[in-house]
Amino acid sequence: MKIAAAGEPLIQLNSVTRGPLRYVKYFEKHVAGSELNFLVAARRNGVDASLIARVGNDDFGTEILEYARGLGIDVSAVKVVPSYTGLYFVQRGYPVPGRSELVYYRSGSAGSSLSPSDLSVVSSTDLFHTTGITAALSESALAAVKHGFQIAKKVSFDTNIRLRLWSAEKAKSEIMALLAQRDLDYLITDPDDSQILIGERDPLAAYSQFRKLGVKVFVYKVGARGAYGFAEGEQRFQGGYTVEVEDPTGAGDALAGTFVSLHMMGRGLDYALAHAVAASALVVTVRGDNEIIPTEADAQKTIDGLKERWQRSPWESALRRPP
Ligand code: KDG
Repeated sequence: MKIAAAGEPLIQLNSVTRGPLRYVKYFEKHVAGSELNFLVAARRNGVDASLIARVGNDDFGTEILEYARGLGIDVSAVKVVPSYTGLYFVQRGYPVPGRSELVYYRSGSAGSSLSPSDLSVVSSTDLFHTTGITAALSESALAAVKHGFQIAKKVSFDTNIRLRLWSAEKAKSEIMALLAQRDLDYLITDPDDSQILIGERDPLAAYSQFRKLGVKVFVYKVGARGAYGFAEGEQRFQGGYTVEVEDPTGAGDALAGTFVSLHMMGRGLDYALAHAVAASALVVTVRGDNEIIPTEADAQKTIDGLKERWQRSPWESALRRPP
């Protein structure tokens, strides 16, 4: 089984100390980017992964290629172009403790010049994954997303609305247009994005609306509280865990990549959701988005070790209502 994901891999400069960026003296460098994180989760779960992207002809571009290759990700579809590789800073724990803010330096970057012509590998893979981040990067990147939707056998889409990249109105109109383009095999979202897209935060009500738009499997992330999974005739909630939060950046990608990979491999909704939530619980405990995304066996150890720390969700009782 092979998954291809299109997006912009980025260099992450993560604050070693918490607080406003202007007071941070040291930054720790990581390789990240939502779709790359997703593919790391795929690899850790034994799925072949191919990255579709553009990086700059600079040292950071080389670093990304070497990093992805080292993790067993196929980078033959990554183009090196005469531009710079995008980067971003992570401001941790300020102004909201336990949360992070991302500050991008990526406008006009190599990654944002992604185009439909980069996607030829998609036809030889089982599933194409991308996110609202890629759709927001540029007109050509948005066209690439649409092209991927057209040619892929199966599609997974994480709404990942980043309001530093586009407005809520623009995000809504473009993402709803993508949802109208074809039935999605997997849609991953959360209450904030769902509110922007359909004006709904309740998981069941959101599922029922997205299902009408052709979504087959729906994953609804509720942060530290866990995640919901819905598929035809099935609905599950997996509580999150109380862990020490260092940086939540990337947790959603670990969750999505783990879930989709395991579900594609035929594991049940319960199993895939449990492993996905465990992966995201691990990721928030460190700086860096993808280094500690667990293998299937390690996620099982996380689940066994954290059993006592499930959180409750305010919407858990909603699952008793029919969808
Ligand atoms: O989900 C984590 C991503 O937000 C992070 O890796 C950076 O890809 C990124 C983005 O565009 O925000």
